Amino acid sequence: MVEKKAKVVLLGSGFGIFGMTAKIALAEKVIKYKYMEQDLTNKSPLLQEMNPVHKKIPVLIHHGRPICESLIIVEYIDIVWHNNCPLLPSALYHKAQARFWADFVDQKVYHASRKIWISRGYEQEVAKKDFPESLKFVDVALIPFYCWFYTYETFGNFKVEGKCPKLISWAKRCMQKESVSETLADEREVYVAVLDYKNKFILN
Ligand SMILES: N[C@@H](CCC(=O)N[C@@H](CS)C(=O)NCC(=O)O)C(=O)O
Repeated sequence: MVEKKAKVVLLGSGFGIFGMTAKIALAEKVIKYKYMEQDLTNKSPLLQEMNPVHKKIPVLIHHGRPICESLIIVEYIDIVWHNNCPLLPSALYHKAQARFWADFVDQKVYHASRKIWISRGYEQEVAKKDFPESLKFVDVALIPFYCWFYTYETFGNFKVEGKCPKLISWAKRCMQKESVSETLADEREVYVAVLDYKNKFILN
């Protein structure tokens, strides 16, 4: 396919958190790439071919070959473009620690945060407790959640800042970096899109 001929291609989708993680890594490394927006409600043959197992974004296509899973993409980018701006620490122990926290964000933070806007009642209450508990560290994997905070806060009727003021100061410091502020979506636009998605695809 024509698209695969570009040296670096990123398949992403709108406000997808994991796609933003890959975008920040590419921006930090100042890598030129072709971005291809994917419709997750009607998955393209390209996405299905490049990520046949999960059929999810992000997918990084490098010289026509796909790399899937955001954290694996970040590590791949870090290794291939190793000359500037290391993303992972070089010491093995610290590398293992960073991977642990990145996986924690992937497993815990994502699932708790999703339940805040997708569920209600008891399940939502549990998620509202779990989510702030799970919010800890790992800049590049965690910061894309920041532009979804307004959505979680609005659906869950709570304030992250009240529970995690240091996290918000950290997020604001991250936003001073162009790679982050240029990548993260507008929080109100995220909310409108999520509301629209919920109304269309999730039965109330
Ligand atoms: N663990 C994966 C998660 C990727 C993921 O959940 N992507 C979402 C969008 S943010 C997706 O493609 N969803 C479509 C679907 O679940 O069918 C990663 O880190 O890349």
